[in-house]
Amino acid sequence: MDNSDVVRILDQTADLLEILDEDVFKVRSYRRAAESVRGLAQDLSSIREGEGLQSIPGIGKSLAGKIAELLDTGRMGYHEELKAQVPEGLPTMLRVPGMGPKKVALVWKERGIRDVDELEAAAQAGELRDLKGMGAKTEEKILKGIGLYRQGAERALLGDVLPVAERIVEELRRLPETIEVAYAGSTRRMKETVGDLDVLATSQAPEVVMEAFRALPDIREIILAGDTKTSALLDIGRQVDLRVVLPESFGAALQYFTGSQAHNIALRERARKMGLTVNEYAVSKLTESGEEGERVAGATEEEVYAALGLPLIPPELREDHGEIRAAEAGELPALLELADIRCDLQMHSEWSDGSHPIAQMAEACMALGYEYMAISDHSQSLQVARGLQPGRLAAQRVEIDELNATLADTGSSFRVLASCEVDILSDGSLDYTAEQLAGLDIVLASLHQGFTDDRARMTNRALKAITSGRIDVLCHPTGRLLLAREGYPIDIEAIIEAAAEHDVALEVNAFPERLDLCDTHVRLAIERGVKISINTDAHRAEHLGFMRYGVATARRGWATRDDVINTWPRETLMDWVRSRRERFG
Ligand code: DGT
Ligand code: CA
Ligand code: CA
Ligand code: ZN
Repeated sequence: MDNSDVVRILDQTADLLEILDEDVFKVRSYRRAAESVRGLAQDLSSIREGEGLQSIPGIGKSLAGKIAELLDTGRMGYHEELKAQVPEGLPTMLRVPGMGPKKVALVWKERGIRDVDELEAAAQAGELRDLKGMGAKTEEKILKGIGLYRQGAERALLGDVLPVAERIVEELRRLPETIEVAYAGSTRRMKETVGDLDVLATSQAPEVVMEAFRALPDIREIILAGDTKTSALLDIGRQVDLRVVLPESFGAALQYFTGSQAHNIALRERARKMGLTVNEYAVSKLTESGEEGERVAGATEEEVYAALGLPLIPPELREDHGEIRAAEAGELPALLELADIRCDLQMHSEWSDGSHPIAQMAEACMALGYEYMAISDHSQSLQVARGLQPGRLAAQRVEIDELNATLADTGSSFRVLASCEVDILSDGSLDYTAEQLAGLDIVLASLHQGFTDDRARMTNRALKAITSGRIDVLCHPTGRLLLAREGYPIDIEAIIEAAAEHDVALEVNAFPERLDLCDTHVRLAIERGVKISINTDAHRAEHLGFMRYGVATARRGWATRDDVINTWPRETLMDWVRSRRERFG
């Protein structure tokens, strides 16, 4: 029973209370307690032994008693009591995006719906539209939410899996018994979400490697323990498969388990035409009777692709989206690299909803080796994010100018650009005047509010911003949140067309929940000559490290260095802003 288990039970208690229509203050006290425990740096048990549970804000005598009961027995009587009053599948329904306790209570009481499957059936049959506050649109949304819920139950964000993959590889590499270790699958292809993690190792002593793997801290439980393959459940809730192969097969196995399946199928087809056969052990000659004959490659991936007459294809491209044809013709793109990035142009400071001062964000950007950055806090209408009134925007400019002066004094060439993430209002106008925007070094714009299901309206708002000539970058263009919310309905092709015409860059927002534009939209944009801007949207200094997810998404969209404005020196970027404002402003 650690802190996160306690948070889960407290949250669930609040949900149950809400479903059961109990006192709102009671609901709120459980929510507040969950929030407090979530923010604790210390273990609950040690707080209990030290200052006592009641020292935690929002936890009084009665809640302290219930938490103590949880810590001692692993159960909370009150929570069990509430749970017994509702059908078993009801709490799970809350995990469907868009289904809050109120809606869950409503469909249960009015329609007798007890779980996600019944909810789906009822929505499909049109049985929910007559309920209070619902309609045909709500049913549609619920069905979409169920789709997302099912995906979420099966996949995780790349941003949650990759750090685990890297830790596991690092730990296994440290063993004297391993020769090569690598992660493969969708994680290596840097797909935005991952089903399960695939790890490969070579060793002469597989049993030692398997034993060490089973003891790794990221592993919750073992599902299957074999001699050459072990499957386990990770703490993050996804499965991981470790395969130990012979050194002479490492390249073939890495190629095979990196996939994608579609890429592998296309590759095998090509092999057959060349009189070869490929599997996870080797590339071999096909005998006349169609069997596996003499082995021609397998130790390295380069060797595997070379045997098929191809250069190594970067993992991000292996989706059977034309990469084999391009490789054959010697036309693979020279993909953008993380090291090409010179700046991050979207981040928030404590002036709006960020956590850190501008100077701290600058320090962190310098530590990443950037040459400059832009501070782009929210604009005045976005009050939930403490958007800046024009007066505060001007005051922030003074702080930025002073910081740049100090940097210049100390001989640093690093600079901070003054920017903003200006809201596109519901009529498509911008949240600052033309004059205020013209005073900024670069202007980013986003849709954050006034979402509707009206595709034409959403598209027109974005188009109006693009064609205003006053914005330089359109941020997170579809507004999607991976595994949680589909993007708003928007005509992305029309946006790309307008961006090309008005020389407005489209953002790949590198935040792991967003990755918006997505890979296929990046490719579409690039093909039309639209420039891409990759930014982390950092709200804390640590978020600046998300840049690699944005770069990977751009690579999956076949982006080269020239397609991405963040690879430009500062003068080039400033010249571009100036010239595009002259042409379109
Ligand atoms: P995921 O885990 O759903 O995010 O996606 P992947 O691509 O990691 O897929 P996974 O874990 O099922 O398998 C890893 C790789 O192994 C996959 O990308 C290609 C290869 N693979 C698996 N099953 C097959 C198969 O039936 N045929 C072929 N050609 N390759 C396969
Ligand atoms: Ca996988
Ligand atoms: Ca797998
Ligand atoms: Zn934003």
